[in-house]
Amino acid sequence: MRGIVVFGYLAALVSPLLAVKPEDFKTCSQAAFCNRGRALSARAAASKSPWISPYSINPTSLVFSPSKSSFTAAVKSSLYPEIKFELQVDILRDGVARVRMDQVDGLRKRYDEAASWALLKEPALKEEGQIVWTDQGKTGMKAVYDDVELITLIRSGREEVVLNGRGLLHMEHFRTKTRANHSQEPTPENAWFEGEEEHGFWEETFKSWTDSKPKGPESLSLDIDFPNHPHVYGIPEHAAPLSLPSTTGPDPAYSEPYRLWNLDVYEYESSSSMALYGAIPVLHAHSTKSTVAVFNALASETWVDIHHPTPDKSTATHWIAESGILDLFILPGPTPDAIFEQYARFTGPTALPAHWSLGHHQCRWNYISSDDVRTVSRRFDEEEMPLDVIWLDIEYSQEHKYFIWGQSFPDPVQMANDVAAIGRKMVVIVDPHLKRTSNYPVYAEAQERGLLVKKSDGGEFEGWCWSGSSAWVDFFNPGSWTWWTKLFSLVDDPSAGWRWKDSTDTMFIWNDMNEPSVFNGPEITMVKDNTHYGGWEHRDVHNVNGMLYHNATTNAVMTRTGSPRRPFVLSRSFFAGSQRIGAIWTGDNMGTWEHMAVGIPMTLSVGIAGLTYAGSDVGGFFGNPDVEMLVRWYQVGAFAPFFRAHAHIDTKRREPYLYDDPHKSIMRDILRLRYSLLPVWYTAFREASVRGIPVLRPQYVVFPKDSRGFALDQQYYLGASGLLVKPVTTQGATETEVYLSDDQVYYDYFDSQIYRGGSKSVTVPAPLEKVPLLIRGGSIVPTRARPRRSSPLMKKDPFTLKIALDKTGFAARGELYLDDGETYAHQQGELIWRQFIASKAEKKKVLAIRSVDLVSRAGGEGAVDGITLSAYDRENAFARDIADVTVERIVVLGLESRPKSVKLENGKELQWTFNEGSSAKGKKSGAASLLTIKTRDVYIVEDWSIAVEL
Ligand code: NBV
Repeated sequence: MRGIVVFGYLAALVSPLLAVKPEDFKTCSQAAFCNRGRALSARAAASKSPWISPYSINPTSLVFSPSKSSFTAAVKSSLYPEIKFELQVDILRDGVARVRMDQVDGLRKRYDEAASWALLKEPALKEEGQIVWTDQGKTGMKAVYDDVELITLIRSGREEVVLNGRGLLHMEHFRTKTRANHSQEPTPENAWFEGEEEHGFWEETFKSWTDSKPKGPESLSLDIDFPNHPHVYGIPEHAAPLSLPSTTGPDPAYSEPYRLWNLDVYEYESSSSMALYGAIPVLHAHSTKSTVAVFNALASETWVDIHHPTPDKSTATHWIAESGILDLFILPGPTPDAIFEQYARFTGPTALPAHWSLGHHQCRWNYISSDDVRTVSRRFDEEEMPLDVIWLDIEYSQEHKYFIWGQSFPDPVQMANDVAAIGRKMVVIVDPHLKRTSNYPVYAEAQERGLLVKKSDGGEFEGWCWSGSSAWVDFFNPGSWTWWTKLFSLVDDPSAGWRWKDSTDTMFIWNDMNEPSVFNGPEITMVKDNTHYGGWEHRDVHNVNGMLYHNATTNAVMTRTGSPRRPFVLSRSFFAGSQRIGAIWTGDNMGTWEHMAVGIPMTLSVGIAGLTYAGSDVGGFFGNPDVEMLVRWYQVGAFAPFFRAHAHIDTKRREPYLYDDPHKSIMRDILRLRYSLLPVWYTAFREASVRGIPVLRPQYVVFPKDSRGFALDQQYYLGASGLLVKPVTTQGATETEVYLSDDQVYYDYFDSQIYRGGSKSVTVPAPLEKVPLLIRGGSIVPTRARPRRSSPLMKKDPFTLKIALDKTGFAARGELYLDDGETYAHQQGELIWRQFIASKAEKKKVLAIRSVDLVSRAGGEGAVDGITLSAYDRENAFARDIADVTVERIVVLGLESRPKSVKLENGKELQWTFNEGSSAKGKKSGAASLLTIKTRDVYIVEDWSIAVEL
């Protein structure tokens, strides 16, 4: 962990002028409630006698639901005996436990809607159950509730999740300002720390800002411990390793708790527990025996301390939030995949993205005119570099009045159509701050309809942003949603107000600054005592704010066309549930090696927290990367779900065509590699969109029982394809170590070199032109090798199947999912989902290679939610449309000997070549043998079989 701290220090040395100003952002001790929460845990830890939670349950108050899958109970605190709390525990589907606690008959209501924004719908109770329950009879999981002090989930006698085991539960009750609403005033004996009453209860200042706290204190603290799980992952967004290092205890890596409070932290540190742009309060705990997770549905500022009481065995966490009820979901697992599925069933899986959006995106702050855009598009063509999307940042707009084109963009529709002529799209930024001027129709309409965020006194909130004096739409107000949708409509209707007529349906949207970023606000965001729809303060809802903006824009984009098409909206801010909406990126990183490296765990971390469609700015937003760094960054980007190059307005232009060879050719090859693997990306996204399994799979997810992989976060697997990548993120590297968990053969993707695994690392050459990429034996990877200018032009291109035989030398499997890539026709069964199988045919020494229809195999389930076999027709319109698309080549790696013949099932001989090399079987390394079959009459939509006789 020390290395991480050193990294941050070095980064500061490299670019002394570019660094976050930590003093602009609060530490825990500068947030009164966090200070109180940490003081409570310090006092508990320092207590000579065992610390006893003052909260207890009244056993006679227990009321079970008739189904026995839920109970409520009265809770009180010995510190404030007449304050009443109620605890409710519900058992939901999959054995997920929901634990809620709220104050009863308080002076005010605590915010209780955070979960509802994240959840697909209000979850139903498990039809039958008991709080003490057994899962499958085998795993023997039960919740013990003998006291509210302790809710322990036990599996096979092993404690999995313990709530309030250290007695840190504390829900600050509402009180009046003049007189505390309890009989017992805190004294040094019963208060958790000295001067409790004075400590920022009613007002708090940070730098020049004062937060009036009309509701007084209402923070919530809870310890959630995992006595048998040494690793925890999640609670994005932080620039930190995937396996989260300690923030307390002996020798912590970070001295501050992980903070969840969506903020615009430009030039953020490359290793820190500081808050960033998004927040997903989901934490996974992992051990060789099980994975469990918690989703702590809080939308207010939250700090999480982590430590490992017994290193390599346990993890203790302490959550301190400013406001809101306790609304905690405990996901029982017991595997990483089970957690992903459970979480996706409650909050929804990833939306299946438009296929083109998985291509290469080129952005810059700013392409300065419509001719500049045309030139960029043309230059990519001239250099034969594939590109799907060109982006426009804020300078396209007139005085930062988004939607309104500036002078240098006199012909936006023509510009978009020119770009679209070769299948490319555009993405245009629409930020949430509205310039406060009556000649800006978007602002004028929002104001007239009463849709703007208000100050605590009810007046319109005014803040400073790119557009100068600005106002913000309150997206918590349902009235804003239809109005916002209408702004994007392409159909003119003057009676219905302003519309973005001079745009096109090939223009998609980018939502930046939606934390929200307010230049003159505390910590560059909105003041906490602003009010939103329903009377809630901004402090209660802040972390959901950005997601609602993203959601409104996405709904708008989806309905721009007559029949809905899959939207694409990139957001900087996010919350639990954002995966249903669209992609995010990791914000304003810097052009340093450390930032390049940390972008990988950041992307993995949001991915395991449900939001798999993510990536970092290729090249680094700030600074001018040298060409080596840029090349390596393209290699990282090509293996991120969202692949966009972007740069700050003050940087030099760095489009890949501007460089000389060999670097230009290397970047061209990387782009082409991304495009050749688009079938793999899309197939992985299908699985994410149905089951919630992330597209990028960290080592512990694929090998959950191999503890040597639990902290690895620079190598990962791409879906279920068997591709294992470890992008190089250090300067001057010529090789890298890749950890191979299983006793399996792995092949270098490019030169077929064989590596043999089994709890060991192997050294893989990594000269600049090469991203270390291996195929795990037993995999079949569908690729499309023809270079094209954009992904839509690949629609009819043939496939090449790469078959990596497993160590038996006779087995491999792979999948391919395809649909039209842009509409929702797949939900009506217009798709193909194939499985490729290589296996030993009954006849000895024959490798049979087959393609089968996976929808029928899976009984119709699993291709898309809701598709049943009866609703699926193999000859559906999409399949007919690509009926002539062939598998033109099959490459088999690791055959043990030269084949005698290669034939189609009708007996027709196929052409093939064979390069001698090592066999998958045995112990030899060196390049694998390579059989290349040139196929004829083999179609991607059909069942077929090829026999390779050895
Ligand atoms: O809109 C300008 C930039 C944008 O390019 C970047 O990607 C965002 O993260 N934006 C932030 C505002 C300015 C940051 C210095």
